[in-house]
Amino acid sequence: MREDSLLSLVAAANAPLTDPDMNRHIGMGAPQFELYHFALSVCSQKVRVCLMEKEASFAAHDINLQMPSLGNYDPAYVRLRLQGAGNRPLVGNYSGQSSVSSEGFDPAVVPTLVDLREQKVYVDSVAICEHIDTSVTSAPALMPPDLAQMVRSEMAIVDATPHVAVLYGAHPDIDFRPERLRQNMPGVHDRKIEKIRLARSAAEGDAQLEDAFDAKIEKEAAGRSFVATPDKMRRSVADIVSIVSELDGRLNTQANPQWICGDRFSLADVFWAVSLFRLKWLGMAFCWNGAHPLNEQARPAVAGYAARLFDRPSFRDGVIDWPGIARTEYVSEYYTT
Ligand SMILES: N[C@@H](CCC(=O)N[C@@H](CS)C(=O)NCC(=O)O)C(=O)O
Repeated sequence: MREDSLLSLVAAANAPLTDPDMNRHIGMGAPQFELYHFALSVCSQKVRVCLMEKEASFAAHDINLQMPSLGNYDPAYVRLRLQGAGNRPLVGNYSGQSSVSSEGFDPAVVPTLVDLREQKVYVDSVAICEHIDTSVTSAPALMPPDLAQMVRSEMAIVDATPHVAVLYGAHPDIDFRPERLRQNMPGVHDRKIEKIRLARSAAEGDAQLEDAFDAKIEKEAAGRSFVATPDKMRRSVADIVSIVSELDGRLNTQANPQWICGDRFSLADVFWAVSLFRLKWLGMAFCWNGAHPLNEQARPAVAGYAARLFDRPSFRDGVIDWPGIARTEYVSEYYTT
């Protein structure tokens, strides 16, 4: 795409993003990237940790979700994000995951990365992290060629974990989620749809944006029905318990299970760090601590791996200490103030 037209899309998306606390330059030198993200979004967290690990220079736009801002539904933001869609089909399914391969391309989510040097838009946390890794060569590779297949396979497992289902919905028998979520989540899909409709009317006459918002509305309606279906929610929790048990099995087969692919820290570890912290944050550390009605068996290899991941400086900077991360009672040991 022409340089001036991409820069004008970036300028339009950035116009409402004026709060200096939410729009910050991270790293040294002129920013190579513009990152549109949310503090709490797992997909955004993967990208932030990757950028921190690579010591990249970037402009971080923490999207404001509060009304009256349209946030990630702002037509100018969606217009910019659509530049990165490529041939991906628009979202047409709801699986409780956030993977493009299971759900299609969601035009109104974060993260979105603009590479200012390359003049290109990247969407989807897997593709974004791979791009950052190959384009920032001043720090060690997070996907060394000899590990690429193994790293990709671990990233795909994390990508297919139903993090979204267990955030928005409750296990029908035991709602282990933090009190704040238990109170705030009911009705969330209706509130999102209302806001997307507002964005759609602001974009009236632009057929591409109207189609994008219609697809997003359909996805949120499917999400509303998914989280209200007890068997789907039971299945999502059971799937996560077995994903963690299989991770434990893979860690146990290694002679030195410091990281998931051996002794080199990789993008696979970035993804697992974010996933395991999200589970802990949500009250699901029972997946490795055991002694819980939803999982009896302890998984010590995962417990040790999680502790090493959460101590990584890039993880502390990109997730634990990132401003705006709402703390929960399950992660209080990581905060001293
Ligand atoms: N496959 C995409 C999924 C992105 C995604 O689902 N983002 C979520 C947060 S993790 C989001 O922005 N949700 C806000 C919304 O749906 O309104 C990726 O990995 O980047």
